[in-house]
Amino acid sequence: MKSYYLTTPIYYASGEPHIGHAYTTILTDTLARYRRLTGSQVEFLTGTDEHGQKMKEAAAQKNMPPQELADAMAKGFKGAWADLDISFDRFIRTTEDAHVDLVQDTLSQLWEKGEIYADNYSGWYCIHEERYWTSREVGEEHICPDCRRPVEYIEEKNYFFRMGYYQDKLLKHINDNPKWIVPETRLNEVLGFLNQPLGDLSISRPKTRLDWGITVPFDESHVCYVWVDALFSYVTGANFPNTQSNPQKHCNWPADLQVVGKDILTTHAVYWPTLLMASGLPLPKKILAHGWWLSDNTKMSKSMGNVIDPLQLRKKYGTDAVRWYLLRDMRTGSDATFTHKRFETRYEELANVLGNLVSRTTSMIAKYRSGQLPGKIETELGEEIDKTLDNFQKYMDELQVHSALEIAMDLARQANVYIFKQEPWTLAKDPEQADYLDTVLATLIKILTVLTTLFSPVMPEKMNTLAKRIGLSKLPTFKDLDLVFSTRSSVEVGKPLFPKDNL
Ligand code: ME8
Repeated sequence: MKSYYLTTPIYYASGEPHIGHAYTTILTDTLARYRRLTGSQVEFLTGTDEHGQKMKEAAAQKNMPPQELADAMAKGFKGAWADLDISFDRFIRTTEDAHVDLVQDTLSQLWEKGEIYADNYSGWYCIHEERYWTSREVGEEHICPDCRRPVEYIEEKNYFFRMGYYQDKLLKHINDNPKWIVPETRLNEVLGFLNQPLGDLSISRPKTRLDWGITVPFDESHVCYVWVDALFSYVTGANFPNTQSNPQKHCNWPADLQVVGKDILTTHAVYWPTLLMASGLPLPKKILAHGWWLSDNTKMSKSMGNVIDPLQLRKKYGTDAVRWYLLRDMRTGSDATFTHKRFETRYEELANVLGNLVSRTTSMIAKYRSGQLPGKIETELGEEIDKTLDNFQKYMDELQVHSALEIAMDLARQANVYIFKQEPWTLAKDPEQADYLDTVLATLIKILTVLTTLFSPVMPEKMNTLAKRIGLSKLPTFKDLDLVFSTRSSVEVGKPLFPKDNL
């Protein structure tokens, strides 16, 4: 059976991972963990993009061969993802043999089918971004619109992919599948782009200019354009049955979900699907293009020098608090501004709402029932719990993660209000209210059980701790929820889940 296959971008191995990379990867991880909770078999791919000019320049600056830098950076990314509790199944590196074989096979097939042709190119080129620009785009100053470096006028032989030929087919696909790209604003951006005639795509670079890449199989003097190389790593990572290195593995392509930042939407929603169409492969089922983390209203990026290191934040507040802040404070799809103040506000929400509910519930059960509830008890708030479970899944399925987290936190708020209204401390004083006190405490435990499930995709470590404290042997899946509640054992009061002394 094919797994639910989801991917992050394959990050450039030329710079350290920063909060932007961490956001995309945590978002994808949360969606992967959610899918596993619904009972799906999941394959989650991330990795590093190791060829091209940026890599070559970064290695030259460090005075090392590009492969050595790629090895070190791939290790660095894997380490960062381990620290941030990323549950990827496969980490692809574009310098892997299996991938090089797949790219070369694909290029050969496209060449034989006449999808690729040779031509002379003359025009503006940004060496750093490795891309061509029109005269209009570089303006009179001849500056790269992306990195603001000067561009060069070049004339050279190049190989082109007949991308323009697929324009109508792509437009039809988008019109027939209005939820193919989410959110809708991004879909409209792509439609706007496709309003203009779509040109062909240069897919090679002469080795005289750049030799760090995959050799074009039908012309040894060229390497494959880094974007074409990197996009196909999604197919390599799906265990595509490539005749040379990977003969009979089980294949997960097409991806069910590809998560990217809005900066790389055109490459994913235009270059990629047209390349797949030409290769006779199915298109990914969905693309989620999220917004940017900004700092002082500009995109956080290495070249702007305004990046936040997620690993430093993690040292102070813990991994789950970083994961929570990033997903809770950004509407999935829109931009958001990173501030330490917002971070602390979201941390306080964890401590004051969820943390407080946990400590009050567990201490009351310890105090009034010696840490144990009788087996089967009536519970209340059933409607609220069911509504939260339904809406949570609806929002997660629609990829509105921020809304899913918000309603889960609302359930914790309702439980705190319930404590306030029922006053278990008053019920505890009246022996005639003993059964009702059981009901109130059981209701709270039931809500905590549901919350461990709902919050576990975003805060796996803390929810594992909570599950143990309320006597669960493992994190319940959605299907397990009713079952584990009735077979629960004793409850333990521990230290605060979200201590406030580090604020
Ligand atoms: O583009 N806010 O790699 P890359 C949110 N190798 N997300 C951000 C961000 C920010 N400020 N900055 C970066 C590449 N990101 C190519 C991809 S895929 C076949 C090849 C995230 O290292 C976001 O997901 O520049 C963005 O799309 C990605 O990092 C770019 O990573």
